[in-house]
Amino acid sequence: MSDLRIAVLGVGMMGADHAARIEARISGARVAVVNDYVTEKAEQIAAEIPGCRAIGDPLDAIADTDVDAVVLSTPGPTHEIQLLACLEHGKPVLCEKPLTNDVTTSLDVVRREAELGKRLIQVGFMRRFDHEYAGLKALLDSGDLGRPLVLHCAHRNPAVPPSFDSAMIVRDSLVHEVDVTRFLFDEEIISIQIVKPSANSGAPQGLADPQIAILRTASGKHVDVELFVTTGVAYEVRTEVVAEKGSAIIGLDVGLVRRNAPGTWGGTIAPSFKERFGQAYDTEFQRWVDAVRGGARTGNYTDGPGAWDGYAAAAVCEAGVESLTSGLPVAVTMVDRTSILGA
Ligand code: ISE
Repeated sequence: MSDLRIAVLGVGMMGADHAARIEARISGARVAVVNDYVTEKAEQIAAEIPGCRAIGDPLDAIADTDVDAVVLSTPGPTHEIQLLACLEHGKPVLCEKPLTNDVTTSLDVVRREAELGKRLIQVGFMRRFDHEYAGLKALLDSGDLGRPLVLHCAHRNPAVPPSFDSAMIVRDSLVHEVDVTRFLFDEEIISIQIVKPSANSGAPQGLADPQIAILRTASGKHVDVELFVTTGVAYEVRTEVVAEKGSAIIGLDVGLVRRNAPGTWGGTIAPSFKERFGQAYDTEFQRWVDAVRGGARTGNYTDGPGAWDGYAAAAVCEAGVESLTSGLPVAVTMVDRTSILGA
């Protein structure tokens, strides 16, 4: 079977990283087309990859007959139209979160994919592919810890771009814990409250940072998340499950621990999500490529979170943004899954 020809749309930091990953570490695939609203950037990356072309219009790139599958690393507001184009052309797509920027359009995408009767959309919630998260999930599923009751999370970034506002802490950062909660517990989130402690004096004026998110799942499990995106330290993501027969924690960054003169000890913390989740992205991409190559047999061109997961995350984040303003718990509104996807 010949290599899957992928179009990478959006070659900013994440998309450029994905193009390099496909070329260097993913088997059975190559980057055939790149696109970016900054034309020169796309042309520069295309020039570095043998057999790759830059195409100026993202919809032309999706429709191109030399493209078998699409990676969307474009800004969220452009996802709806690009995802619908992928569905129209029957092209499998790995879409970086968010699925779309709001619940209504996310639901529309879920419906359109369901009408096709094929699973073409995978959403890039990469933490599900991280060895530590996968291990935690396996432990919970084994039943060894008993029934999980509580999830404590910390999600810290050293810094965020100047354009980052308080709602983005919910939609861009917390969205990962929203998906982690649904992944680990296999149930929906029914309410969310965002609490705003005193803001970090080092944060940009007006940014509500840190934030504490409190989630409740359908069966009554409690989840709390400390979000702090201007720590000035490093990239820290910790997740602890407390269950009836014990607890388990991941994200302690205890790789190599050095002991040095003069009487110090310690290790290193990943500087950003690219390093912390590098293995997860590689695994995610390889499994997606393998699923797409085998998809014609099953009608499932995904191996991971799909459009429904993107919609569910959007619904929780929308309620979270409402709570950011009111400070009160907000119920999450979602349609019944089976009414769209069946039993
Ligand atoms: C960013 O978009 C990510 O996805 C990172 O994983 C997250 O830590 C960061 O806060 C987001 O801005």
